Amino acid sequence: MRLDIVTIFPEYLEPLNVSLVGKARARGQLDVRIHDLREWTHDKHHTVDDTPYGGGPGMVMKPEPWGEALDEILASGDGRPVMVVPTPSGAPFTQQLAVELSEAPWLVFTPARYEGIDRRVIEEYGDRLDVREVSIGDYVLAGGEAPVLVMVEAIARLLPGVLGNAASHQDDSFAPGAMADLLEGPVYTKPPEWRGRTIPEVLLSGHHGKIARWRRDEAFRRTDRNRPDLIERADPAAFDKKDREILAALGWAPGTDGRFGRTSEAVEE
Ligand code: JF5
Repeated sequence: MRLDIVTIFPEYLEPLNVSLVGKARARGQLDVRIHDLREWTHDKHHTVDDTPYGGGPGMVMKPEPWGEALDEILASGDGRPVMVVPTPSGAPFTQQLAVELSEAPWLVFTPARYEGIDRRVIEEYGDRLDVREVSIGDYVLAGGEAPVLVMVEAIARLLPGVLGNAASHQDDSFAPGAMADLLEGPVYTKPPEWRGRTIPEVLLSGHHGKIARWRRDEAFRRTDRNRPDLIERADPAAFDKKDREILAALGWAPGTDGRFGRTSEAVEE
């Protein structure tokens, strides 16, 4: 996969040289090219921003440097990349979108600073490319570089051969598949006792059926506490008899449509 990132802070993307992404690059599985937007300015001060039409606070990124940068980058490769524009006004970045983007051979990220990029840039490339305005969450950052780091890591670990253990992302809290509707439960390793704290006995039992059930119960407890919206929107066909028991104990009951909703009070804990 090829990734181009256009930014006024190339040094912000230094973390792409380390860990999983750095190793994938060193192995030749990822071709990451970081570009300084100011190289496509022509004035003495390398200006990339200007005041907003209509007034208001802050500055807006000028269209011309983006246009020149993107035209040159597009001409340097084969086919059309998917263009990913981080913005708090974008569609949510989800595991599903990470999977979809991981299947593209070429992505171009355009992290903005200030109040964002002149709208005409998004329109112009939207006519030629698949352009995705994407948000990593409901908060406002000073720029799109941190979201790019987040998205690149989520995408890179899905590429064939990048993660050591090919099975390990099937089980993640947000991986599609078996656990898609639930958060992961707690995990433990050696030593068996640490600061007086022990390991849940079932995990030492060697009883794989009981372990799987306990893990699923813990997943329900955590999802109930941290992300009840996931239970509300889950397809109830995914819940077996034991699932329904734990849900009832946590204060959930099926409604007329079969989907689960919270009742008044949990039975235990
Ligand atoms: C940005 C205009 C980009 O703040 C963000 C962001 C939050 N979630 N996802 C992205 O990006 C920086 C701010 C304002 C455009």
